[in-house]
Amino acid sequence: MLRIWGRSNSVNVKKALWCAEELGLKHERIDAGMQFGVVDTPEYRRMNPMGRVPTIDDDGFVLWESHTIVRYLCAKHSAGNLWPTDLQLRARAERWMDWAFSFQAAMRDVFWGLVRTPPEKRDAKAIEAGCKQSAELAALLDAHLAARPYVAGASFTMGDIPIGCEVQRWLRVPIERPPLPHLEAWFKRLRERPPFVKIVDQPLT
Ligand SMILES: N[C@@H](CCC(=O)N[C@@H](CS)C(=O)NCC(=O)O)C(=O)O
Repeated sequence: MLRIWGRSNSVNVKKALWCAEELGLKHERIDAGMQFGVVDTPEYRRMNPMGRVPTIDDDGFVLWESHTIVRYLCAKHSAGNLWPTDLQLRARAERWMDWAFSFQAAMRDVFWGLVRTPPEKRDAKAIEAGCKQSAELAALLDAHLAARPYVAGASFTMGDIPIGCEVQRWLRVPIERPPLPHLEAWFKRLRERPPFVKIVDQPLT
C-alpha cells in the first residue's frame, strides 16, 4: 500500500497526491508538516532527513522530493503515457517539472505574504517583486503553450503535474495578472480532470 506523508494544503504534497489519483493508486495520506508536526520526529527523519513533506512509502520503498516521487510513480504505473518512453518527449516533460521550482521560487513571497501572513506584517516590496517575476515566468509558459495543448506536447504527461500545482496558486492569489490566453486554456484543460479538481484546484490555505 502506498503511504503519503504531508498536509493536504502543501503545494508539493499536492503534486504527489494528484499523481496518485491520476494513476488510480490506492493510498493512505498521513498528516505531517507545520501544525501537524511529525516531521521532526526521529522516525520521520529516518525516512526523510530533510524533515520536509511529502515523503512516500511504497511497499517499503521510501522516497522524498515531490518531483522525483511524481517521476517514480508515473514510471512505475504509466510508462508510455504519463511517463513518456520516448527519450526526447520525456526530457521535455522533465524540463517543465524542474522549471516548476523556478516558478515556485518566484511565487514564494507572494503566496506566503498574501495567504499566510497577516496584512500588518506583509513585506509589500517582496510581494511586488514576486508578482513581477512570476508574471514574467507565466508569460514564458503562455508562449510555450501557444503551440501545444500540454507542456510536453500533444497529451497530458507528468510534466503538467508540478507546474499545474504552482500555476493554480498563481491564479488564485489576489493579485493583478496579465491576460495569458494559452496558459488559461491549458489550465481549463487541467480542470477537466477530476483528480486535479479534487486535490489541487481548491481554495488556498
Ligand atoms: N523540494 C522539496 C521541498 C519540500 C518542501 O519544502 N515542502 C514544504 C511544504 S510545500 C515543507 O515541508 N514545509 C515544512 C512543513 O510543512 O512543515 C519537494 O519538492 O518535496
